[in-house]
Amino acid sequence: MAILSILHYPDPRLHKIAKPVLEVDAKIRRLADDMAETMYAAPGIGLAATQIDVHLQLVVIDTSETRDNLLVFINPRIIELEGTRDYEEGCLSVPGIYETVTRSGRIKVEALDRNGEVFTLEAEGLLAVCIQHEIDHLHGKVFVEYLSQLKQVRIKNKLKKRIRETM
Ligand code: K1U
Ligand code: ZN
Repeated sequence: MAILSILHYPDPRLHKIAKPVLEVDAKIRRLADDMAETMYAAPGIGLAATQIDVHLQLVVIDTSETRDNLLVFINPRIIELEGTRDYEEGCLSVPGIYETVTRSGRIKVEALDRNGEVFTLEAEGLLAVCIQHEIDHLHGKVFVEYLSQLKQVRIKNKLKKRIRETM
């Protein structure tokens, strides 16, 4: 397995639209394994392929306390949404920034698993938030885009300054 490098906002590659996976083969399973290793090492509770500059519809998530409940979503699609919920989100592509976003409180998602089998999952709480956040990545959307223009400019400037200071 391998730890992959994660793109940082405002990298324009984070806005690419991911394509559906046409065949769930050994290459896709290997990519899912590498993404899981990258997510656990970061550490994070989710990772979308977009964040590692692979523009395929593939997401890994583990919101368990014990970090032993890996979920792999291939070609995920939200098929039901209910209610709203505010949650303070973070993102491995926007390090050190935490902001509250309003999303659906309960969702039902349909996807393929790592064997290419269709499954559905009903989620609420942090898992529902994380699934929506990761599917947004596949659509080229970063969570800061839910914030005001002023906040987005401040975040961009802060991250650009941080990059300059580490050069
Ligand atoms: O998409 C990502 O960049 C991963 C992101 C997922 C996420 C977090 C919070 C709300 C919505 C989506 C993260 O994992 S940020 C890091 C984080 O939240 C965390 C890290 C270690 C332990 C617990 C949480
Ligand atoms: Zn993210």
